[in-house]
Amino acid sequence: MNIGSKENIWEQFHGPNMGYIEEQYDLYLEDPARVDASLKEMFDTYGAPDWLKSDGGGQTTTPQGASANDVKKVTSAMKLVEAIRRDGHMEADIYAIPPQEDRYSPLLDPKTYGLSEEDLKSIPASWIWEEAPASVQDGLEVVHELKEKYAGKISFEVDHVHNDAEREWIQDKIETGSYRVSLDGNAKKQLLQELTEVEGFEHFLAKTFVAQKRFSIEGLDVMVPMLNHMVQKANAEKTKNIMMGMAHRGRLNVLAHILGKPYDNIFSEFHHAPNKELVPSEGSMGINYGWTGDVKYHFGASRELKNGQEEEHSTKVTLAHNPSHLEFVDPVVEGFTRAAQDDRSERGEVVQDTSKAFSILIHGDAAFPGEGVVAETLNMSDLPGYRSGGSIHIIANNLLGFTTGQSDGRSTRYASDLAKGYEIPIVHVNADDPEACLSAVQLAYEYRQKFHKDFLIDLVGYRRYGHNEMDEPRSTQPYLYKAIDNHPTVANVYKDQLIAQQVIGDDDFTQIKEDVDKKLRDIYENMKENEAGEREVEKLPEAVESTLEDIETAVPLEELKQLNKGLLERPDNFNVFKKLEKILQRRENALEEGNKVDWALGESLAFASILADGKPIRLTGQDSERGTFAHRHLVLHDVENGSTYCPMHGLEQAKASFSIHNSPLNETGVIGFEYGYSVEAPEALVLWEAQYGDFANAGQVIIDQFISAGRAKWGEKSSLVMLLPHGYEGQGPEHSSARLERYLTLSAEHNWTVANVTSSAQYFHLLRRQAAIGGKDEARPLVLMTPKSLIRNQRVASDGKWLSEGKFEPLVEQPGLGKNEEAVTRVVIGSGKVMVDLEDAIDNAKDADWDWLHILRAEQIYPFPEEKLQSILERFPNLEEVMWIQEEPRNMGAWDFVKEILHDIVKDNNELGYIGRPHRSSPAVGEPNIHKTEQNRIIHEALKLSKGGDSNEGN
Ligand SMILES: Cc1ncc(C[n+]2csc(CCOP(=O)(O)OP(=O)(O)O)c2C)c(N)n1
Repeated sequence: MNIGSKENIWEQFHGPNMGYIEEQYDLYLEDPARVDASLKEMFDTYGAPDWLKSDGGGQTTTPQGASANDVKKVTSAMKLVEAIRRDGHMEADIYAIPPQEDRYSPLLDPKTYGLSEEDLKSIPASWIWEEAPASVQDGLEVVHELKEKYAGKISFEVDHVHNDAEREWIQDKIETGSYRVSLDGNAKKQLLQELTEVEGFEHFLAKTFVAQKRFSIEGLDVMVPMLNHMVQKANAEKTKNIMMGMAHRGRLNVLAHILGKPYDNIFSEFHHAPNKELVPSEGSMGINYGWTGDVKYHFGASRELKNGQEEEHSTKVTLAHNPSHLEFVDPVVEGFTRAAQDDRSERGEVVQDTSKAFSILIHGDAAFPGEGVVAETLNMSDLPGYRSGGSIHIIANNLLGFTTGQSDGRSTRYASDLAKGYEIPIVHVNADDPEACLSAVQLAYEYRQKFHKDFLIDLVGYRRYGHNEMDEPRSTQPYLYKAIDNHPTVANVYKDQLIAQQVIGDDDFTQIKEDVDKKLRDIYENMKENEAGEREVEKLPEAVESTLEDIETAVPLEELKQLNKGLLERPDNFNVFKKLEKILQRRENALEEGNKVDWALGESLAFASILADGKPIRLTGQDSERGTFAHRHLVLHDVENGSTYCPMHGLEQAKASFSIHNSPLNETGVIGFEYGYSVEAPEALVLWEAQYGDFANAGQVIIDQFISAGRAKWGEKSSLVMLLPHGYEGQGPEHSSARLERYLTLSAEHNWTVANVTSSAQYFHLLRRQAAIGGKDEARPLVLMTPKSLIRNQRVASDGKWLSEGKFEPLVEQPGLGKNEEAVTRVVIGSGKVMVDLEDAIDNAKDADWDWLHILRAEQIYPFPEEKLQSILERFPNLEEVMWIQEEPRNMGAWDFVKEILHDIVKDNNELGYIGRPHRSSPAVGEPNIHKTEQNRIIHEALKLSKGGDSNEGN
């Protein structure tokens, strides 16, 4: 801009020009940096334009020569420009198969703003688009140019991102076009080659394995080059790990071309496929990674990718094993990624380096908005305990979910809309434009690197066949499939472009196709010749059979005392809430003779000693820092300034990290995340704590599909601990039962340990045992029923010496009972809080004769301590009955699980009986008084005390 003398400076502006200056001056008043440097200089020097200067009432006046209409036109044109930026996607050419309805949007129509072509032509480009390139002269050209950028084969939704820096960065990328990949002839040929391999692989499977399901990628073929582009970029930047999660669609192609799974392996899996009628909708039998295996569409794989320039660097690409349950792998992958980013080798909080790893999550267009776990995962994406520095999401959008169309599948315009709430930028891109798709990846990757936040690509293609290749889509989607049937493949679309651009000749494509097909044929023929016979069902690995009983977990008393002392130290001038500090300092003498270690201290000492052994710990759950029952207090808050201090971080003896986080309020996402973390960080003790055990069933899919079965299906090892507060204390149908029975029905093949312990020493030893198996072949999860009111019960507190001696005991005898072996006629066995109630009742009737009775606590329910029980029972020659006691209803708790085991152990001449609540549909009563009556009856029945409680409870 040419700035003239003061005398004539404002006179050079006329008409709409004055409107522009006015607007710029307003911006300048808000923040001088927001206007062009030359305008800033002018406003700095001359102040407000003359016509804006106050003439009495401080009102602005309409300048002479500028019609209000002119000003309005410029303002309208500006609105139109903003609309194109914001809503360009509404008309964008993102659909490979154009939808039935018209894509016109009035928001993008100049007429809506009262603008004609002539009006637009009369406005200089720079008035409405500051960064307009020199080739764009007027308003009309601005509209055309911006529509090309915002409403072409690639379009954007960024308005929901409230961070100015992010929006401006993205806008700059879009408007300068700097995010676009620019491929030279060779790179274009390479891209065509990749697309042909993707298509050729599917075609080969289709004609070779007729009538078998493969969940073809066709219609979204470009996803493979997109992933490849991302992997190559990450590899060039020395990223150590790329963690991927995806469902069935296109999985074989991704395995072959991204994970490098050899074609012949894949072919051989098809070859061994059983009768198609017998297989589930998502596949056929695959090779076994665990001992029972999975269908081939669920297995993951990993691959080391060497960096071409520097031999010593490689990137590990991992595709997570995946159950049929759509999207549940998402938080698991995030857990993998976070674990790969955390350095756990030093005392204190982990040191996270987000450049070490990142996640790529591929979603279905029906599953993304439909399955709640997606929202849970997105919600975790920026939380301190869970963030992984930005994940790249791709919706493999084929317009359909099985037979269900979009209008029945979601209440939103786009499949991606959920992401808006999490301020995740969204790109919609047409899967028929491979170069635009690579550009989308480029933008996503750069954004992740810069802002460390999630990014979403809605890759819009189609599904060439039915849900699987056996499924006829034309009966439910006839219109769509008429279009798809006539639609050329993306390799063909791109080939035509390259011929038109004279990058390849007319016959080159035919040759590429033939080469791809020949390669596949040769590998297949070779595979057939060298084919191994049928696979046998594999046996349980020996280490998995181990009962873990020999693991030493005691810690010398002196060491424990030192640890305890360390935990009570605070940084200088750190002011803990007085009442709390008083309670905590009472722990000082807990390990002295005559004193006791309560549940919370037992846990703290276990953690501290595990850290001193050099094993890292991660604990999360709802309110876990304090503990739901206000007992843990592992994060202290300064009452003066709100700063925090974790005593585990100050512990001199600690040789590894300690992380503790209050989790967001979800179960599926968090359990999945912690499971993933535990798999990827096998050396760490990873614990998830439920607020109450009841709520764990909100994450049932993770428990069923991953935690209990992951090892047998996929050979995936985890030593995750689930802490589940459980026990009948009159709190109603919820807050009572952690649904112990659920875990027991899933128990087999030493897939995990299920325990319900009743002393802090047992808890201490069990945690230490769990830490000891981490990273070993013996590793397995631990499902632990934990106390609520018992946390503060002195009967659960232990002498310090029990921590410094012995180890975890799966079966514990009630001290003081069973001494007169001849006299014992009844053995009562049970687990958990009810056993403490029994002890209470016996102590209250101390003077009674208890010679006839012995009581055993099954502290570990799975694997059940059968041998030990058997040897104890053999001590009592006059035994008449073995009674299982539980507080849960008969159809819940451990009874259904243990009765078969007990039946085999209890001698024929002895009775095996049940004492507990009757069958119920709800786990506990709502009224505390009724609960008390029920509980009394159970205790009285077990101890043969005079009748108490409700007699109509009969079993
Ligand atoms: C949790 C869950 N519910 C139901 C299914 C059954 N199912 C398998 S695929 C599918 C459709 C998925 O559609 P979309 O997410 O769009 O992926 P696409 O198959 O189209 O690639 C359904 C409902 C499942 N696998 N998981």
